[in-house]
Amino acid sequence: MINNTFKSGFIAIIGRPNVGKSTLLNNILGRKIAIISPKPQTTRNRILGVKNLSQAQLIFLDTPGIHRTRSGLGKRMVTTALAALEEVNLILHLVEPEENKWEKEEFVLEKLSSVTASVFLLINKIDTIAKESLLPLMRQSGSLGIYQEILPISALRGEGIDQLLDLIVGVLPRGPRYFPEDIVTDQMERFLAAEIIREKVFNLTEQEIPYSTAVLVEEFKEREGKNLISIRALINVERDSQKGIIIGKKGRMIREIGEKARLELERLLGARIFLDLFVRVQKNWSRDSRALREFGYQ
Ligand SMILES: Nc1nc2c(ncn2[C@@H]2O[C@H](COP(=O)(O)OP(=O)(O)OP(=O)(O)O)[C@@H](O)[C@H]2O)c(=O)[nH]1
Ligand SMILES: [Mg+2]
Repeated sequence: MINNTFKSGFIAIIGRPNVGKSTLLNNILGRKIAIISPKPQTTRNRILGVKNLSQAQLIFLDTPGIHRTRSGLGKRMVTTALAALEEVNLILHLVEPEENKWEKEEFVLEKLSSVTASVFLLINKIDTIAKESLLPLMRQSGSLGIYQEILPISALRGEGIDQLLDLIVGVLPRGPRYFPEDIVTDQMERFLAAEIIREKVFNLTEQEIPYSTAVLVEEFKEREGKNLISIRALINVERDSQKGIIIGKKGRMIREIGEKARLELERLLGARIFLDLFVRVQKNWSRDSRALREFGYQ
């Protein structure tokens, strides 16, 4: 039966690194499909998440943070983020609630100036500021004339999310249900496994280590009738010294990465997990286009 009031569309979540894009996606879906860390440039791929409402289907694209960069990996990340702008009905531009910091947003604003989709500004992390400081910020951003809506939210606490969903449905066109109702993401479980391991590296290591790490799942086997998945993954780093840091004194670091990743994957996948981690030095992979392809950073 044709339901001619049903609405659907694609919505890109964009912004500078670390503003809370992945946190927002997870909160909207009520489920973790994107990894999060307090460090910038955590997300490296486009992450698709589907939100089903009774009269609408919202398809969100979480993207890597947009920043000026010349590195091989960084350039690919920004290209991935900018490509999402072309495919969507609506763009959510996330910013941190800092006043008079629009110069930081210059690069993103430049990119937004040529898009055809509607754009909402989401001022995120409002749990970190005094309510009074919001008004001048909203006035400032309104004067830019770019945004159809300006909404303060807290992705972490889920504040403003219901109102955001209402506003999104308001601007989406009539359209079909693109994905079956039980699909939350198009990503494979083995990609999620690689990402969760990478998240633990991001959270447990410092300086350049997170940025020199890429995780490749070599084996992802579900043991029939046992509710058990065995995963073998390679943590790639760029130099020998980094390998030592990932392994840690007496193997302590890699054990902690493995333990944290295993516990979380057991929760997310609802199965017992055997997780085997190895560390490999793949010299300067972040500047090597073949390695970047191998690790899924097209
Ligand atoms: N206080 C507060 N912290 C938040 C909020 N949203 C996100 N954060 C924190 O901000 C940090 C970055 O969050 P992410 O969701 O990884 O940010 P991102 O924009 O996806 O970052 P990249 O993938 O690196 O571009 C994490 O430490 C989050 O916990 C919020 O509403 N309030
Ligand atoms: Mg992210």
